[in-house]
Amino acid sequence: MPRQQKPALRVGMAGYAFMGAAHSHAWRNAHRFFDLPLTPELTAIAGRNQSAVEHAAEKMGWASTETDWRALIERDDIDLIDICTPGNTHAEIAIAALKAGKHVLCEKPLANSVAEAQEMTAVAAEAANNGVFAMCGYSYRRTPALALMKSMIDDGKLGTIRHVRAQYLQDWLSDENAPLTWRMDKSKSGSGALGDIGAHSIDAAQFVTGQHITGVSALMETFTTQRPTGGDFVGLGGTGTVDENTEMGPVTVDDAVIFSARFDGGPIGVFEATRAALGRKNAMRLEVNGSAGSLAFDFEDMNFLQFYDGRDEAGVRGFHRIMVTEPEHPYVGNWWPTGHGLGYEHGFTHQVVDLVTALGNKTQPTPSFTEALGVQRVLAAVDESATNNSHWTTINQEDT
Ligand code: SOE
Repeated sequence: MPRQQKPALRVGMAGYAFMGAAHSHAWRNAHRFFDLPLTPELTAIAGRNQSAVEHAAEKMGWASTETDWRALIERDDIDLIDICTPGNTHAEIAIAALKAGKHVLCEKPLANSVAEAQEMTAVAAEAANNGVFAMCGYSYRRTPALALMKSMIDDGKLGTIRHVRAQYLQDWLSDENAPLTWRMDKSKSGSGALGDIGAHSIDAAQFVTGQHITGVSALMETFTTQRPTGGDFVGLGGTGTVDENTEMGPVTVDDAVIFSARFDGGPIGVFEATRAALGRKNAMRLEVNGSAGSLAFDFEDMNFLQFYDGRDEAGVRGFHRIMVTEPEHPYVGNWWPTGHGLGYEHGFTHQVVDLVTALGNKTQPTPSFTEALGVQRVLAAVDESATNNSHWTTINQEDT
């Protein structure tokens, strides 16, 4: 019997680079593996360079193109705007889209400042009253092992949480000739390792513990302050050769950040985010220690979650690796047989699954802009603390 045709969710996406490709893959595949209340349609993709956006549309399966995101918002055949552009454009696009009655999915971090994030959150709250919803793309929440970590903590497996240890380690800026891109330009990206990858650690730590960070003390460093402009740009960065004719430009963001933190339920935390940890490719690690047990995750081994159960019999206690590929595990049952593993792209697919399910039920998807504003406040506090010689900087999540 043919599957019943679901109403369409017509998507317009702004941006088509790394995140655009990851999101396109998710929009194309989510309804093929999960039973969704709406069927995503890849209606239009926007980018400033006409031939590049046409190429992207063809490659990634979009039905039409625009060279200005405003045109996406004006179209009445689009229900949702997906924002995959640099951070300096998020506020303007998201606010215009919500005001035009379009749902929004916005890549992280939500914005480049708390002020922008606050404005976006206020507009999103008003839109939600009219059944128009906004969500921020903290996709790592949807990695099955991290989702499992959260549900085990919620079930009390760790007892009282004492420590949160979060690292996000990459190495694509170890090469000092790697070209200057928007990710190293503060006016476009807001910050460097902090907002690009540290933001994921902050969101994941608050998500799995269900607690908020209330204060931080931070150090930030930029190891390479000048980089070649106009080099070949591959993936996140690329490699470059430099000679006397190479033009150099300033790096205006951090290469690395470390900070200590307090959470409102009592735990203390240490965080490290760097794009200069040679050999570490995408080591998004999170360890939580409680009075009854510990859990540890490393994205470089993303299909596993390590669990130490302090309640096990003395003599046989030890970390064991849970292979997160069983049908009982979050999201996994819709994919492959046990043991066959998932990849980076699945977090984005699960993000679409959860978003479309919430929209179908006319409920607020998570993380909402309010939650993402909470992360933005932590990013701002870390930046402020580092600027003030690691001065302890508090975060008031009640502020609007
Ligand atoms: C997107 O979610 C993102 O944070 C990228 O911006 C980072 O560069 C990537 O390495 C992890 O994912």
